[in-house]
Amino acid sequence: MSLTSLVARALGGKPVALTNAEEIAGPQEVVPSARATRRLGTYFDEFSRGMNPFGLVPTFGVADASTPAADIAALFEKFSVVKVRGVYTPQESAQLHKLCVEMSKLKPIDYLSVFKGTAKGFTGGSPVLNDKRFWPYAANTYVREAVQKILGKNATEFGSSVAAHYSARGLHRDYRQLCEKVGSAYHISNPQKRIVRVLHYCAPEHMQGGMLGVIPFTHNERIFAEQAKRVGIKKPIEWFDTHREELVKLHKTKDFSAVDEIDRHIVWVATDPGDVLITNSAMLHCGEHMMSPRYFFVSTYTDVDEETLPMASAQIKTDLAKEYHRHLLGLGFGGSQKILAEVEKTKK
Ligand SMILES: O=C(O)CCC(=O)C(=O)O
Ligand SMILES: [Fe+2]
Repeated sequence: MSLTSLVARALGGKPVALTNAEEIAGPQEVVPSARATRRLGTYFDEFSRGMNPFGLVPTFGVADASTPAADIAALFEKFSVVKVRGVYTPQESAQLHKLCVEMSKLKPIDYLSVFKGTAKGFTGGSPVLNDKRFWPYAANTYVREAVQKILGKNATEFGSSVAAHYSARGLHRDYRQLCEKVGSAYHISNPQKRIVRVLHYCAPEHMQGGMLGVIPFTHNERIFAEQAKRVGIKKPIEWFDTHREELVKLHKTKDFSAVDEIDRHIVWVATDPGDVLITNSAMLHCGEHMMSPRYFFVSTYTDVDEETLPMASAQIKTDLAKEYHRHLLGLGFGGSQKILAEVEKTKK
């Protein structure tokens, strides 16, 4: 079979002539980059991106589907990012991929128009509140047991999303209204609580899963200070926070120096189809460079307390959404009880 028809078959659409990037995206302008001023790397065809000091120390946990939930929870306490391999079979991951295609209405081959800028990527859709077929993923046994060990019996799932050909490229925290709010129990200065985000990367079999970029330990200022000292990083967390604005600026300046300098500290956690990442929403993280079709499903877990209850209950507007929380309750997510009670109370 020719390469072109192989590609077309993998992308699930009409054959496309994929010969080089310019054919897809139009002529590419070459712009100055900090990399061009650095020494050549070990590889003859690549300018050095510089060193990543975080490469000197362990920065994320790796477990698999045979790892006891208590051990996954212990890895989460240590790193706040844990990759769990093989949570889904390749077939189950391919099935989730299909659901994401359906919800986003973007086929793998549509990536070409997203890349060109003639179509938009997709993010959102509250999949679990609109489609029961996402429930087995949000409440998957491995994820559920690990999350309940990490957050306790009062936890539940309260924020799901599908992303297709989409990348949150700038370093950011999720649920900023909590982890960046002074006085919140979730604030990174001295967090007592955390929001757990689970990324279910999904792809057809024999293709890449996906990657999440993180600046390790930035979910907690004290831990970051300790670890940064250990690896010789002198920059404060606030400097990493400038990544988003530097990305915006470089569209005009076309000078990659500032972005490259932050980028080289990013730890890329790569997955295969069927793996999931259990993360802390307060850690600075970003999506990968968009270079090929990509889908993921995210579910979010919290301890239901006075800060999270209003956010969680505001989304419960349909019978299916209530049924979802009754389903979670039956699986040991005690926080769903509080959400259901709040929804009943506000109805009256
Ligand atoms: O891969 C990405 O685009 C980043 C994902 C992300 O930031 C999120 O799901 O919160
Ligand atoms: Fe995010």
